[in-house]
Parts: sequence; structure tokens; C-alpha cells
Amino acid sequence: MDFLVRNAGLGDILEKIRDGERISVEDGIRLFQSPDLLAVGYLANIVRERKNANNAYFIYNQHINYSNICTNLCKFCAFGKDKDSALAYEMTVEDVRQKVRERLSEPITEIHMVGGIHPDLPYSYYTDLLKVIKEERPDVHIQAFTCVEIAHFAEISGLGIAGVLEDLKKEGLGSIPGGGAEVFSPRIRKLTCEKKLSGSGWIEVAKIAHKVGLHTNATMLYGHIESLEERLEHLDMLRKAQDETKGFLAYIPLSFHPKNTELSKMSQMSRTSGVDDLKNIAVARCFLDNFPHIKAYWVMIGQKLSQIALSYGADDVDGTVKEEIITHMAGAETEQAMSREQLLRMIREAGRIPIERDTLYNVINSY
Ligand code: V47
Repeated sequence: MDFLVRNAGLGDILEKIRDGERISVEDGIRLFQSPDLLAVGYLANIVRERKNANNAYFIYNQHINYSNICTNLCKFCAFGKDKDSALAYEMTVEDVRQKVRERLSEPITEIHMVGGIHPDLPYSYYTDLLKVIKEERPDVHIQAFTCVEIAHFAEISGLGIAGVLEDLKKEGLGSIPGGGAEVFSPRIRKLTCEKKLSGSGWIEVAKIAHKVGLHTNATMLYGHIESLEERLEHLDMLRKAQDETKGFLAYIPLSFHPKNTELSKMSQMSRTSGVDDLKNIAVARCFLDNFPHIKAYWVMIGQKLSQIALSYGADDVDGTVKEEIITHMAGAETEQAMSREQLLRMIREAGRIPIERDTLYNVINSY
């Protein structure tokens, strides 16, 4: 395999990775540009193995999207709707209680909850959501509210970012998911999500969260109009932030789904290719040397490719999920849920040891 990597002109990057030396932004761009997928995957696999041995993680989780009403109306998003849209919805706090109750018989350890930037729900609505979830399922870990939602809560509550995070933590927030990062580049934000919290604003919220003791995840929404340089700029901002705080748990590349989005109305857009999906996993694994985990999110790239991604740098496949709405509104054809048995089979067949984890990567069961 070393010969294959050198033949692909990536010998110098192999040396760096072998020596545990950091690769540069230019190296990252070269990996994306390389036509030799196997060589790039081989490099990522070295890092994955060093960090996570033969383990592949999954979680028994539930997704709840409390409302799709959103003032940002990003051009890549099919989920967010104007308040007056016929497709807009908003769950009451009691609706969310009901959602949790419906699945109390299942061994769910994490509730992943996000929503749009709502124009008029009061701050107390969000703290009440945490309260009812904890009332129904006291032991569950609530991973909720993206950095974009947190910045919005800081504004409507007047508590400031750190104040809101401390307050939500007190009410039961366990950690913060990685959504809303999109592509940090100001050019991409201007063209696709002008009203959204800026890239540097997103990083700032994540760093404050880490300082108040909350772990967070990070994502990048790739495969629309961003350049390779902009992908690497995004990864570089994450790597620098992680050097400072060490609070990120996992990085999840999110493949763009064009259906029903403004971007696809403006110009013909197609789904990302399998090669680009695997490269996004592999390059991230090579570049983000300070991130413990790289997730292949099966909802977005499919169960089959997620299984292959376990040989291209990923060590986590997310979890059971159920009722995923954000990607399915944008045309995802994957299932909305996977059972524990399906996840175990997928991981075992990939030659890995399935580890059921909690949100913070504590081992619940090793199979
Ligand atoms: O924030 C929006 C993205 C995110 C589209 O932290 C789209 O462990 C693809 O962040 N095509 C939500 N993506 C999903 C997310 C996530 C999922 C699983 C695990 C974790 C984690 C985080 O999806 C949004 C946005 O960035 N998104 N529209 C679209 N058309």
C-alpha cells in the first residue's frame, strides 16, 4: 500500500502521518484533488486505527425537531419554513413530552433536538423543553440546540452566550450538536445563508460552550457551491479552535441534498458522489488530528457507504435516529431509523468491533 500512496504522489503526506506530524491546508487540498481514492483512504485509515483501534461506535438515540419555523431561510435548507407557510409546524412543550413518552419502552440514551430560528417563541419555551424531557426520561442525555440557536437564545433572553449556556446546562442540557456550521467562508454564507450567525460567530459560541464545560460536535455541509479551498479553510478553523479548547467530540461531514431547496431552484444541482462523500470523511480524518471521532452519518450518505466509510477514516455511524426530518425534506431516500441489530451487522461486516456508546463516548456495551 505504501507503494500505491507514493505512486499517487502522496509519499510526503504518508511520512507526515506516519510521524504523527500535522498536515497542512495545502496537503488537505492535494488529498481532495487526488484521483486515487484508495491512497487517500489508506492514509485516513492509519489515523483512524491509531485513534480508535478497531472500534466503531453507535448510539441508541431519538431525534426531535420541535419546529421548522425559521427566520434564516437558508438556500440549502428544505426544512426551514416561513411562519406563514402551509408547511410550517411548531410543537408545544406538551407535544414534545408526548414524543418522548411514545418511546419510553426503548433503551434510548440520547435525545438530539434542534429546530429553526423562530421569530417569536420566548426563551422560557426552550428551557421548558429541557424540563419536560428530563421529567419523562431523567437519565437521558440531551444533545440539543446548535450554536446558531444558542446565539439566538442569548439575544432573546439578554443573558449573553455564557449566561444562556450555564442556564441551559442547569436545566438539563448535556451537550451541543454540530449543526448550523454549514461552510464558514463569508463568501458562501453571503450566497447561501446571509442572515445566519457568521462562521466566526459559530466558532465563538462553540468555544464558550467548551469553556463552560459542554462538549460540542462540528459539521460541514459540503457538495454545493463551496470550493476545495473553502472546505479546508473550514477544517482549519475547527482544528485551531480545538487546539484552544479540546471540547469537540466528533466531526460530521454532511452531504448536500438539493431537493426542495432554493439553491436547486437557482441552478441544476445534483447529489454528492460516493467518491466525494468518502473523501470528505478521509480528508477530515487526516486533517483534524485533534478530533477524537469522525462520524459517517448514514442518514445522509446511506447505510452502504457508511459501512465502507469505516475503512476510510470514520469510527462512528451515529445511531438509531428515527423520524429524521431535515434531510428527508431535502430528498433523502434512506430509511428514517435503523435498529440496533442493523447497526451491529453493518459494523461487524466492515470488520470492526461494534461499541454502543453514550453521547460522551462512554462505553455502554461492547459486542
Ligand atoms: O444544521 C440543512 C444541515 C444540519 C441540508 O452533531 C442539510 O452529531 C444536507 O447537524 N442537505 C442538521 N444537510 C443535521 C446535523 C447533525 C446530524 C447528525 C448528527 C449531528 C451531530 C448533527 O443539516 C443542519 C444543516 O447544517 N442541512 N439542509 C440539506 N439540504
